[in-house]
Amino acid sequence: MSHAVIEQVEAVIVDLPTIRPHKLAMHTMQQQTLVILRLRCSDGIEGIGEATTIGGLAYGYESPESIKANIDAHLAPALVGMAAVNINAAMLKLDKLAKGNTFAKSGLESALLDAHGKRLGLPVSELLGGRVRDSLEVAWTLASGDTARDIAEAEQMLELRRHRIFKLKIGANPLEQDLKHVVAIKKALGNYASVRVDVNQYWDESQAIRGCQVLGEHGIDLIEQPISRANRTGQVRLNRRSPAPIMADESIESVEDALSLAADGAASIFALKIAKNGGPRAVLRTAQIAEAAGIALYGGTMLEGSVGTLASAHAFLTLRQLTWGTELFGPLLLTEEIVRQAPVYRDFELHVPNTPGLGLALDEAQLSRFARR
Ligand code: MUC
Ligand code: MG
Repeated sequence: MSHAVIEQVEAVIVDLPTIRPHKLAMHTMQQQTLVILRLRCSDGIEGIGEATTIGGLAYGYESPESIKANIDAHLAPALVGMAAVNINAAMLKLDKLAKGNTFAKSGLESALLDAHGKRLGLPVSELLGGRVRDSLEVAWTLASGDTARDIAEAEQMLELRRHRIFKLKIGANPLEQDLKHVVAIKKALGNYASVRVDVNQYWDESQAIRGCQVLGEHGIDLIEQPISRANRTGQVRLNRRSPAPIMADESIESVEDALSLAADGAASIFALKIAKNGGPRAVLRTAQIAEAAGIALYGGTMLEGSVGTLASAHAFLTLRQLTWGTELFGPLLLTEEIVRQAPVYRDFELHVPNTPGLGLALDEAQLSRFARR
């Protein structure tokens, strides 16, 4: 048995350019900021993890800067000296020490799993009980803000056989304008693609009643988080009357949120995000709640780079059924890589390495080039 202990945890903020501005209702991304975690152990093994959010503090309660500050001041010192092989004990200690902070915890849990997988010579998916698939279907988000440009982008993705599921970011514009935009894209793509929308909580219930009806009638396959997470009874009502299924995203900020959403009947699909649950193991607890409640699953993203994307992917490989596929396209939104071998996207799917740990090695030169000084 290994007696390795955790010796050091380093959190590095990395700013990377995006291929184009990415417009969400609450924020337009001009770049993406990753927090890369390096967990060094006494047996010489380094585990890597990622704790990434969207738009500073615009999306969630943690920002890249707060993630790093809380890890440096609180979470890392608590881990140093602990057994590197006991992920249960490490994560229980973090849960006792810190409320919330699921993004930071997710990065740390990913790094612990990566290190332990490298130690045992096993992929993270096998540490999580074993993969039942090797690849995952991946959606693409159309979020240029321009209908014609979005259609051209989707056609190019179909042509390249990279994506055939498209998620449209709406909610920031007047309702009728957004509906026109979505219907035009669905008409242009026809039956070659699945078209879905993400409102990121920007409608009120009165808008959502009409929005869901019109989109459902025009063949939109899924409506993600149409109204605020705070309006739980509204979500329950919409879930009953919308002709297109409703997916919960922002409504899930913890495994406990997943349980209460399932109990209330507030969504028929859950977006699984390691960052919002506290790691690849924590997200599987949410998946189990959904499965028990008959709620369908979708592999979500916080637009992480390659490290966070593969940490998510290893967890999603172990699920019995992923009815709605995934959106693990984060690395494709970036113009630069910080790992030596970029994740492989082919034939509409992400192909997940079967090598020890997450299956990634950092590119030190690129990491130091883009690390924030
Ligand atoms: C979200 O709200 O789902 C996921 C894909 C994307 O384009 O934005 C994210 C966040
Ligand atoms: Mg969403």
